Amino acid sequence: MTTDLPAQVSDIFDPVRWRLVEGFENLQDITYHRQVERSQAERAESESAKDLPTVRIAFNRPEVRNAFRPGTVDELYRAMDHARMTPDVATVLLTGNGPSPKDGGHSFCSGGDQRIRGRDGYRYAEGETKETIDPARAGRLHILEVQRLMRTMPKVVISVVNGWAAGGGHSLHVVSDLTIASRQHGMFKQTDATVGSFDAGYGSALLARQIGQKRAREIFFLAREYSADEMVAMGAVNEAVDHERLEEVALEYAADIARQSPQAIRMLKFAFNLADDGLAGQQVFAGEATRMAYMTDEAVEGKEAFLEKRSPDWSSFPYYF
Ligand code: S0N
Repeated sequence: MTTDLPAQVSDIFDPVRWRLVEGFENLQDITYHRQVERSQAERAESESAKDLPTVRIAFNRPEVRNAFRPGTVDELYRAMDHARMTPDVATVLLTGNGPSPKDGGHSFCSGGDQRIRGRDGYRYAEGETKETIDPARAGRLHILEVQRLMRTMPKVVISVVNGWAAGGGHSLHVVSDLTIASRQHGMFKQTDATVGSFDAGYGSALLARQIGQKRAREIFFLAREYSADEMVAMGAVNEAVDHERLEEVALEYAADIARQSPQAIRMLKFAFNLADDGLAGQQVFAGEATRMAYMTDEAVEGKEAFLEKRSPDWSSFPYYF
């Protein structure tokens, strides 16, 4: 592991607390860091740093308020999935780098990049045309795949809203397990309908479950701007904190989560999702239940009986608790 501090990617990013995740050093549109336990002094003296169970994934296109294009979503999915599969990661912080070098504007994410939305429903990367684009990938609204991954991954995802959460960026905060927002710069606006777009899945329906039908319809139909404090009052955001303390408070949340049982956290997350996610939610919850059942003597007896070509002996396993 290198002792070099990572680059300063945002005004409230503390490089001493983070290292770049191996294999993700050269991302274009996002950054992906792992929390490390070290003070600046220790870091200078030692070659090894203890990893802590939190990762930070951040949009890194502040000049367009962290709008996402197809490549951004590809990178985001890869990083999220890596976090999902890293056994000692408990919490993912999703945030935005910045502020914008152009005008100092702060942003979490402003949703789909409107400059590359084609009339044909395709999303064009820079330089791509109808003739060169791969039609198998072009029409994918794959931010929805990221939403599903955030929803089903057995880790807590916290949106750390450091600036504008608009359009598809607003929906990402809705899908997150928790949201903390900057009191000074965290702003929320659901602009989907303004640009002829609509997140008719989690972005709207889950929001209505969270804060009620009237408020959710107001947010989508009127496309007004809301402060972090207003969102806390509505129950859409857990806490509004002073901007300079935002990432510190997010890490305090993550530290509290890391003190809980990993199994209990994932069963609770899947239980919270279950009713709203229908059979897909039941499948995720049931998958974990099956995995736990495999660890019992009873399930082992079933497997061993099959392999030994005999009838299972259930006599020592009661039908009651
Ligand atoms: C965020 C807003 C409110 C910030 O306003 P502010 O601070 O006044 O900044 P601006 O001057 O407006 O912006 C600064 C520069 O950034 C560019 N920019 C901002 N947002 C975008 C964007 N989304 N796409 C491209 N460029 C963006 C500005 O143009 C400006 O550039 P310059 O300096 O060159 O002029 C404000 O910026 C705002 O309202 N932004 C647009 C928000 C928006 O409408 N987003 C899209 C909403 N729709 C989606 O996100 C679709 C989501 C999605 O992907 C999806 C979901 C479900 C199903 C399908 C899909 C799908 O793929 O479509």
